[in-house]
Amino acid sequence: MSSLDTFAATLDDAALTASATPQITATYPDLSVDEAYEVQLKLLQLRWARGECRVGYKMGLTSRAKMIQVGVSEIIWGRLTDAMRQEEGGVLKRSRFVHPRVEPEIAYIIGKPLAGNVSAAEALAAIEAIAPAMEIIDSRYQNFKFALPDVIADNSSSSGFYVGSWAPKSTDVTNLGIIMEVNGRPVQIGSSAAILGNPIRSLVSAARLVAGVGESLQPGDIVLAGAATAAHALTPGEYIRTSFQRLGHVAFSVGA
Ligand code: 0L1
Ligand code: MG
Repeated sequence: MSSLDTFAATLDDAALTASATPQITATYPDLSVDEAYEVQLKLLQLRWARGECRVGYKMGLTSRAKMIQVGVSEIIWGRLTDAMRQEEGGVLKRSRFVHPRVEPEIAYIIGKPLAGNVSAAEALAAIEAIAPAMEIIDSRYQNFKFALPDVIADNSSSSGFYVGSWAPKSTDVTNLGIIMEVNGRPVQIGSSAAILGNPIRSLVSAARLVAGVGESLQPGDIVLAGAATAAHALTPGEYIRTSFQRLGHVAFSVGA
């Protein structure tokens, strides 16, 4: 077993047991970004071997608020599986996670294959529909602290996601007001324009970045464009509701 396999197995175990693990770079400071994406793939292969299916990609750190919150200033990406999708309006069990946070996102569903260096117009043409969404992020590292290769290896912290009702692809989402409320109190207010100035740029980046490892966005794939605001740490008893101008809302409750 290579060290990269060992890192993937450790991260997988941390997620399965909801227990934090030390950063990989604490003992292996030379882990490169390319190696980190290899670890991420190996981590996902363990999940696919247990029967989970790939359903798309998440883009991360696509807004300044997020980059500042975690002290990393590169766009990163991860992979989504069917087991990560949560029931909209349902109860999320807090104990399944290490230290989960939630953040508002825009979701795209892909209608035509997309990969490589594409223009915003080509990315728009490949979309089938757009939806309001939220992502559950849960770093498997102690104290939610990591360097860039650590977070990439950890599937870019992705742990779950909610997708609301799909809207026509013609819906203009370039500058939508977004309010995330906890028990009726606004905790994050932002605009979809915070996602790289226009969320379509996140899809353009997704097409380029996944092509770099020989993958492509396929019809039916869901792509989370990245958070428009900083994330909120989840506590049992909270009711989280995020409203998106023109797109509607997404909500869930946090259980113990
Ligand atoms: O925007 C994101 O989804 C970032 C994920 C990685 C950093 C974090 O855990 O907040
Ligand atoms: Mg996110």
